[in-house]
Amino acid sequence: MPDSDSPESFDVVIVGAGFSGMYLVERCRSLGFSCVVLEQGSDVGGTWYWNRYPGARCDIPTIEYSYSFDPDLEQEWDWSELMGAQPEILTYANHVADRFDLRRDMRFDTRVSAASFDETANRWTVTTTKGDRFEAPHLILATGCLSKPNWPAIEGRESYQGKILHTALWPHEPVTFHGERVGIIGTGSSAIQSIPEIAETAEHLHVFQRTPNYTMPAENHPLTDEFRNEIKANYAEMRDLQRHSLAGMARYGVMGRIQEVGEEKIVEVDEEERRRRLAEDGLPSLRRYADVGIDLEANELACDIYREYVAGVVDDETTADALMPRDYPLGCKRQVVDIDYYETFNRDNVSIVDLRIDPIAEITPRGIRTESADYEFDVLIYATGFDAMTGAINDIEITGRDGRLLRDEWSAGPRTYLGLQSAGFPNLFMITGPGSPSVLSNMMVSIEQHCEWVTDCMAYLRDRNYRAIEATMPAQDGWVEHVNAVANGTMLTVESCNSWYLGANVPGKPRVFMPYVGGVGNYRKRCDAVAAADYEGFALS
Ligand code: FAD
Ligand code: N01
Repeated sequence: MPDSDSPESFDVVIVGAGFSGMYLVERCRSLGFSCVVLEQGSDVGGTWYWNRYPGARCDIPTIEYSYSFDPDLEQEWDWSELMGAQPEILTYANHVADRFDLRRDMRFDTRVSAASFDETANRWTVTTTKGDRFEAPHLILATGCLSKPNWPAIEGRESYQGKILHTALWPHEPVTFHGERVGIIGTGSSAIQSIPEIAETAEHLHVFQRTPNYTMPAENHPLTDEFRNEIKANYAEMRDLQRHSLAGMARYGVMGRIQEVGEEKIVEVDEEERRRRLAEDGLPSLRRYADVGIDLEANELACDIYREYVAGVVDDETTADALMPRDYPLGCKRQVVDIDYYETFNRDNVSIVDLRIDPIAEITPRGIRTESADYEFDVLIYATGFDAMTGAINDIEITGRDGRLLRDEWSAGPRTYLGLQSAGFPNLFMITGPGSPSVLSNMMVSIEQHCEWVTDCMAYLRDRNYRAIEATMPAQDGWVEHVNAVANGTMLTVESCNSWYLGANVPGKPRVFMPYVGGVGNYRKRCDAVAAADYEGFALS
């Protein structure tokens, strides 16, 4: 019996109970590993547990954004809409947790603060903020790519006396805005989804915008029984297409128009024809030209049409002008999709504050003071995003071999082999880590692929009496070089692009492109080949 000061012991410690951590429990159990999940929230769901702001929903068909590992689960679950809303996705997460009795191996309200590797014992010891300790040979970080909210350091932030909300930390009790004056900072996906809903009830909504975004209509709609039945009969085919696709999407019967790049170049199509296509196919037509994603001049032609579209929807000329993205290309950030975003700015109770012209000077006790005006409101909403991809990992003090700290190793940007491991940190795995397709894909597909690869790897080690696996430095260096090489030449890395993919949204964060552009299908092949070659590029001991 361990004494009360001894850490609790498992085969695997997992941090995070989002879709990654949940599936890892199922995988560990099926392979005979004991595991515990440590989660700072009070229940499962991760992203969908925290981001409860009005309008939060999937930006891809939810049928595709669902687990594939259990055919019965697929058959018994009915999605109501093409792009399910947050409450429905969280209900799904809870259903999965109940159905597979996952909470039995989870500890909630438990935040991990540190993890250190003992080379002699070959074990990780994980410490929580409450001082509890857990140990295991394997540690898996399922901490999420978009789980550390970003609070901008704006002068006077602490002085605000009204109600403060962050889209990524939304309260569990209903929030209403009836009769309230609301200010929102940010115009990323979270803001673009929530602004139309907040505007419905707020007395007045001030939108503080630093960078206008490119957003496209979500084309969401309720699903029919006929469509659901068709999918249910063809799940296996859909999953196969997803796994071997570029972005983890089969676009099975839906979303055919978005992001399907054709052969034709925008520079070869005359202006009238471009406009005709826009009228017929909407904004997604702009991303279908072969050159828009790779040639800045072609991209600018698409942006001109985009801006014309905004001018056509937004009545007030100054507001329309403020909402027009300029100076950075379409496709450099994750595509935002919306429901009636631009139309919302035609309401009398919504106004935009263009921070490019009139920057924020400070937050005051009653609102925001820009360089030329004072705005007062009852509620201030931060829709200011995340310290993405590395934020949650770097928040944990992770000490690997020879006392090296992961956050020091990553001080100039994350370095991994395949986004799965970092050299110097044996038996430490990441789910959808930097250097993997991750946030450039349908995350459910990437999550399942990583959870399966990692747990298969642990079973391989166990079956052959290996105690440790660690990415080698040459393999890691080669992979980092490859990740950078494939990202260059795309809109994702051009100088004018300031996306969170590049860490550019957090002051002081190194500007490094973090996810892998090479595609979900190619990446899976590479991971499978590495495993088949006895984990080539990893040292087993
Ligand atoms: P998360 O869901 O982020 O879960 C990680 C968990 O780890 C969190 O619950 C967190 O509390 C916990 N954690 C972190 N650090 C610690 C610690 N130190 N100690 C204890 N617990 C910790 N992806 C898509 O593919 N399609 C979409 O439509 C889509 N929509 C999104 C909408 C929003 C609003 C956001 C924010 C993201 C969206 N994403 C989408 C990305 C989404 O994050 C992933 O799809 C997926 O949910 C990630 O699951 P995860 O389990 O890997 O991470
Ligand atoms: O965060 P963001 P998000 N002063 O970083 C602004 C996923 N997601 O939560 O661009 C003023 O995109 C900032 O301005 P700027 C999806 O992957 C998906 O909206 O830095 N403004 C920007 O406008 C997404 O990409 C969905 O100039 C400041 C905004 O805050 C990712 O999560 C829905 C500021 C932040 O935008 C992040 O989206 C929601 C400052 N000091 C999220 N600091 C779906 O639709 C920041 N901003 C599925």
